[in-house]
Amino acid sequence: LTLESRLRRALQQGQLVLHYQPQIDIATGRIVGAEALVRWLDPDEGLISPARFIPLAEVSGLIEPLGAWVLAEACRQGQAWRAAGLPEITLAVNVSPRQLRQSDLPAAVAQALAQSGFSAAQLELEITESALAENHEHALRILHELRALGVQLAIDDFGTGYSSLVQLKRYPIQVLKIDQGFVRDIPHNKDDMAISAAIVAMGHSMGLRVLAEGVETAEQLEFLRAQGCDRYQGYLRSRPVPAAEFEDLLRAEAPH
Ligand code: G
Ligand code: G
Ligand code: MN
Ligand code: NA
Repeated sequence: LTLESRLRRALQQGQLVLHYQPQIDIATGRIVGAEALVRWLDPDEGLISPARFIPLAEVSGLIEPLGAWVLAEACRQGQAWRAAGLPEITLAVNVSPRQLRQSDLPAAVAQALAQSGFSAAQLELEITESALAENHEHALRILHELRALGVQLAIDDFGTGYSSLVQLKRYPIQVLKIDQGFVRDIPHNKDDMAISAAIVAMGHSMGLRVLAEGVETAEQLEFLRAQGCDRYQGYLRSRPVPAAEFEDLLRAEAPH
């Protein structure tokens, strides 16, 4: 069986799961969001990384049903956490270039929200900078339709995709996610430090929230805090964890 047909079967048989990585407010240290990241629980191979199957899903077209499942599952889980009275957080979901190219992405998002009852304002969609650059006018139209639903929009892997500032200014976005490649070598690489600082300053001057990805050390966090970066995610606080484990982290945040 090819990997593609195994993946197709895994999707049908419910062998995909979402893990959640906390997003932390740097000023308060509290969990204010989570990024949902898909994993494949194969009965024989165990946990298969999305780095192995997302690119395949993207070229084969499987990303469409897979992406719809991820959206539905994240919204279902987010609504369950709300119903359980846990602190309100944003849930970030990755949208692939091919999903963005589809004209019915806004309809799929609206359906996931309606079926779950999850609040649009708590759903954040992550779109990579390179996907936006691909077909700018179409992407812009889809972003406006998504924004009209009330969801938040983030640019993922920011700084790696060569989008022009003229384009950036036109995107109806709320969040820039600094690519982890710029965070990794803080505080040793002065260029990366200058770039991270510049992204925070530029994002703020455009009225955007800035989140740093891949924060692994206290020094990196201190540098980002000094720049006024709003949020971070990374192994320093937590890896992406299964839903039950994330729920424990969130419960520990609630006032006792
Ligand atoms: O944890 P990490 O190994 O989860 O993710 C590897 C890559 O897979 C990242 O680039 C991440 O954005 C991508 N990825 C993880 N989950 C999803 C998803 O649900 N949809 C899409 N399109 N990409 C995902
Ligand atoms: O492409 P995207 O930014 O959506 O994917 C995020 C990827 O980064 C996932 O594979 C996730 O598991 C990984 N990740 C999250 N935090 C860290 C971190 O602190 N260090 C490293 N090296 N990877 C991280
Ligand atoms: Mn992401
Ligand atoms: Na990223």
